[in-house]
Amino acid sequence: MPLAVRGLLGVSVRCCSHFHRLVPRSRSRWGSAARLYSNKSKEVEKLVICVEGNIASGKTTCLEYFANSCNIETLTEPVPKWRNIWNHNLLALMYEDPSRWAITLQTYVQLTMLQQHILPQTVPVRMIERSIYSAKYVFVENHYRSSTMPAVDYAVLTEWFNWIVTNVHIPIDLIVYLQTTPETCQERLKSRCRTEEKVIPLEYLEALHQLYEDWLIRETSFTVPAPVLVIPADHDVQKMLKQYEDQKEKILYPFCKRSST
Ligand code: TTP
Ligand code: MG
Repeated sequence: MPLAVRGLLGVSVRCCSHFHRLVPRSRSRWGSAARLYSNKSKEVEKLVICVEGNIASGKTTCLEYFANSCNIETLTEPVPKWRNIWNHNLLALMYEDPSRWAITLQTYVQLTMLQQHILPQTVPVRMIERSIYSAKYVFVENHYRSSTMPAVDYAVLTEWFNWIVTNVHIPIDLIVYLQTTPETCQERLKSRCRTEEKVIPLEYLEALHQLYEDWLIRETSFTVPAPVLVIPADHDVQKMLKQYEDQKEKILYPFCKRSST
């Protein structure tokens, strides 16, 4: 296994001194929509939903499904920017040599995700692929724990992140977590053709999966910024689309409720 790839594996577990305070919140697999949105006031003007999940868990497909509904805008991830910044493919550089380039990529990911979050919202519902939170709590955390990001780089990125989330309003009303096994993601990665990702080993997907589960399911790591709706996402596309159809009213509950009264 090339050194660069080995470097991606989240093997050593380091104690992290920067865990945020956990806040009470609701998590739901198939629980009621009203409970999911219980913290939201009655007159909802705008809704922001982040779709989260491992690499190749199906986030873009989920967004594409909802993009066909009226009054919903979808913001897919700025991956093209990560693949071409001033003619540099930063995503490829990171996979080739994570120890050298992880900090550079993650700095740019943090900036481009922030740019997404603060774009003026012009329609009632916004769906975003991922968030500034998962970039930090999953990807940066994994680089740090697996020593592909030195402690000083991690500290600088964390200071930036903390400043951003303290000083910039980043509204998120719901997290839709597409929960997959790392094996499913590996299969899907193989069948799509992002050349940079060919080097990703199963262990990398497993490490990201654990960090996602710690954050959103076990709640043992970082603050969860919104209620979480978990959607099992190991199924084929047809079944996933059916699930989105079944869950649509719940996901868009504040607006469905209003139009049905
Ligand atoms: P994903 O954010 O998982 O997007 P995707 O389009 O692959 O997922 P899906 O199929 O579910 O739509 O990752 C895009 C690439 O960017 C992937 O190679 C992982 C990488 N990445 C990082 O290296 N660091 C980060 O902080 C993020 C968010 C992604
Ligand atoms: Mg995608």
